[in-house]
Amino acid sequence: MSNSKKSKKQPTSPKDQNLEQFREEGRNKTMTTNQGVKVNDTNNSLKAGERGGTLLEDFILREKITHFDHERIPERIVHARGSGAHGYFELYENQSNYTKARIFTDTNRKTPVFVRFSTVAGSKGSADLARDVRGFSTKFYTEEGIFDLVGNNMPIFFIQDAMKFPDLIHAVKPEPDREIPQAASAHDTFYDFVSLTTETLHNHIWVMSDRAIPRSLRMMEGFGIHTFRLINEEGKSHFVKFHWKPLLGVHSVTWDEAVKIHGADTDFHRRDLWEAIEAGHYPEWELGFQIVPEEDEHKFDFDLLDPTKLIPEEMVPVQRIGKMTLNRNPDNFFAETEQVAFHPGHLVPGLDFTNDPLLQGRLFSYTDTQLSRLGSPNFHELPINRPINEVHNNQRDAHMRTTVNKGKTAYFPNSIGGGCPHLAKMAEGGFTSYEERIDASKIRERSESFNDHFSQPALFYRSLEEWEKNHVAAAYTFEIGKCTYDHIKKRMLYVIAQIDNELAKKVAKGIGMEIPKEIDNPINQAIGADADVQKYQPGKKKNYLDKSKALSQTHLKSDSIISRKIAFLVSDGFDGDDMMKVKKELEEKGAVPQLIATHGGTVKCDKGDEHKVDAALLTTESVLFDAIFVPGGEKSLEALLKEAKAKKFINEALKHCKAIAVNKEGEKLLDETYGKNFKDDASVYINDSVTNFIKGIANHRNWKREEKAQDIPA
Ligand code: HDD
Repeated sequence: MSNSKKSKKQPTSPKDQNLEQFREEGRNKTMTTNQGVKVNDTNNSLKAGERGGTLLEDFILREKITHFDHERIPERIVHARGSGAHGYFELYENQSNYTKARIFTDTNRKTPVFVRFSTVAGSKGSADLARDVRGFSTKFYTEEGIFDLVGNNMPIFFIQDAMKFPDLIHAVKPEPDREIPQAASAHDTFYDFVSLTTETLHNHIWVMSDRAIPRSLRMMEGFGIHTFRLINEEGKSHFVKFHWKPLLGVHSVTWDEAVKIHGADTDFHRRDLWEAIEAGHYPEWELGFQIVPEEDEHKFDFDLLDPTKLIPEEMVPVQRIGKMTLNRNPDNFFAETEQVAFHPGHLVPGLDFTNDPLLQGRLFSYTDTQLSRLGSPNFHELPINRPINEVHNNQRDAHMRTTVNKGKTAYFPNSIGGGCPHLAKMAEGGFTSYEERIDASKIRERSESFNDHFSQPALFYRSLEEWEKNHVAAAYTFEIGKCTYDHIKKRMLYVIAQIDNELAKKVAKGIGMEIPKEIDNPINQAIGADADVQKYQPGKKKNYLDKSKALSQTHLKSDSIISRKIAFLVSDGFDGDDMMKVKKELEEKGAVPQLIATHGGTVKCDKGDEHKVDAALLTTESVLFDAIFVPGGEKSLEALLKEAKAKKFINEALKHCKAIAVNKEGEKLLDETYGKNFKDDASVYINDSVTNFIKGIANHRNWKREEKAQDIPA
C-alpha cells in the first residue's frame, strides 16, 4: 500500500499532461464573460433606473442565466450515481504468450487509467449504500488507443441476451406510475420479472449477499464478466475472464448499518474514496487473468459464452498479472466523472470479443447512449475521453467539434492528400479481428447450452459461511417481504427452493408463507406454455463442484487496517497518555483515529493539553466508523455516561460486530451498555494490547458475535 501524504496535482502521466491543457483556474484572474470581456458587476442586472425594468440588452445577465439554464445533461439510464478517480496500471510479467496488447507485454509501462464506480438502479443523487450491484469501469489510456474494461463487482450478469436488458432495467427502476422506490430492488415489478426469468437468479443471489453493500468501493472485487479473447502475435486466441482483486480485501457492512448510513451520510462511498486518495491511502487492485485455451472451450459443464456463469477458481486459477493504483482525485466532477464515456467495444490490438450475446448487444448500446447523454458523436473529444495517442481519420464535423482538421481531403482513397491518413500496416499494429470460422444458420433462439439456471446460484450459496448465509436469507426476506402481490412472493419462494430448500424455508417463515408445491413450472404458469418456452426451461441442477472458496468473503480478507476509521470516544479529562499511545500505534498502521467528543471545538485531556475534536457526538454516528476506542479518565467517563448517544455508539458497534477497545475507566461505558454481556467476546478488548485491537480491526468483524448481538435493540 502506498502511504505518501498527499495526492499530487502536477501533471504526472501522459493523460495528465493531456488534461492539463484544458484545465482552468480563476485564482488571481479577472472575471470575464465567455467572450473574454471583463466584467465589473456580477450581482446586479442592467435596469432602466434604480427601480426600473431590466433591459434585454444586458448580455452579461443573458449569458449568465442562459448558461445556468442548460447546465444539466441527461443522467445515465443505468449507473447514474458514480464516483471516479485517476491512477495507473503496471504489469508484473510479460503476457506475450497470450496477447500482443502492449499494456500486457511491456513491463516498463505505467498506463494511465480513469476508474468510475457506480450503483446501477438509483439516480445521480441517490444514496451510496443501496443494496445493488456496483459498476467498476476502467479506462486504460494505452499508447495504442483506449481499452475500456466495463465491469461490475459481481462476476456474472442477470441476463444472457442483450435483448432483455431494457426489460431488466424497467423492472428494477422505480415503478413508472409512482416513481417509487428510489435505488431499491425491493418492489413488485423487479420480483415479478426475476421470478419469471430464472436466468437472473445467479446474479440475484449475489445481490442478496453482502457483496451488494460494500464497506468501501476500495474493498470490492471487479469482474469483466464476459469471456473475452486474448490474441498473441501468432494470431492464436485464448479465452480470458478479467478479475480485479482489491489489496485491502473484500469487506461489507451489514444491512442494518447500510440503512443507517443512508441517513448519516448518503455520500459514504464517494467520501470514503475521495478522503482515502487525499490522505495518500491509494487504493490498489491486482488484475487477474483466468485463461482458457481455445481447445478447452467445451470442457466445462456450462457455456463460456453464457454471462450468467462464472468459472470457479478451483477449475481455472486466477493469475495476477499487474496492479492498478488510484492516486488522484478528479479536478472537476462534471468534466471527468460525469462526462467520461465507457464502452466495452473500446479495445486495442491483442484483445477481441467473443460471441456472448450480452456482450454483442452492449457493443451497440454504449455509443448510442453517449449520443443522447453527451449530445454528439464528438464525445471522444471531451478531455477525459481523449486517447493519449494521436487520432487521425476522415470523420468530420457534427455538434461541438473542437478539432480543426486541415486540408482538402476527408475521404479515402485520395491522391490529393497523399493518400493520408494512410492505413496502418500490420507491422504498425493495426487492429484485426480474430478470424473465427463461422458456418451457421441465421436464427433468433437461445442456445440450449445456456439452459442451466440453478447450478451456480446453488454453488454460490453452498460456498458461503453460516453468517453469510444468514445475511442472504435476511435479504431475500426483506426484499420479497416488501412485495405486495402474493403470487409474486409465492413464485419467488418456488424458485428459491430450487436453489436451496433450506434457504427457501427460512424466507418462507420470514414472510409468513408456505413454499408452494403446485407451481411446477413458474414461467409456463405465468405466460402460457408454448413450444419455445417448453424448450428453454431451466435445466436440471448440476453439482460439478461442492464449494468454491473465492465466493465467500471469509477467504478474501487482508491484514491491513489502512484507512480504517476508529472513533475515540472522549470528553474533557480523558487519559491523554493512553489516548496518544493507542492513536500513535493505529496511525503507524495507516488507520485514521478520530476524536469524537461530547462537544465540538477542542477537548482537554487530564494533563490539560487541548486536542482538536474531529466531530461532536451530535454530528456523527457509530455506523460511520470501523471500530471504537474508549480511553481512561474518570471525568471523561462521567461526562460520556450522561450522553445517551455515547451508549448508542457502543451498542450499535456491538450489534454490527465491530472491534471495541476500552482502557481503565473506559470499561465503565461498556458496563453501562449491552457491552456488559460481551466482555468475553473475542473482539472486545479490555485493557488489552493495541496489537490485539489492530488484529480485531483487520479482521473487519467478529461475525461469531452476530447471533447474540442481533438481539441488541439498537
Ligand atoms: Fe451496461 C453503463 C456494466 C450490460 C447498456 N454498464 C454501464 C456502466 C457499467 C456497466 C459499469 C457504467 C459506466 C460508467 O461508469 O459510465 N453493463 C455492465 C455490465 C454488463 C452490462 C457489467 C453485463 C455484463 N449494459 C449492459 C447491457 C446493455 C447495457 C446488456 C444494453 C444492451 N450500460 C448500458 C448503457 C450505459 C451502461 C445504457 C449507461 C451509461 C453508459 O452506458 O454509458 O449503454
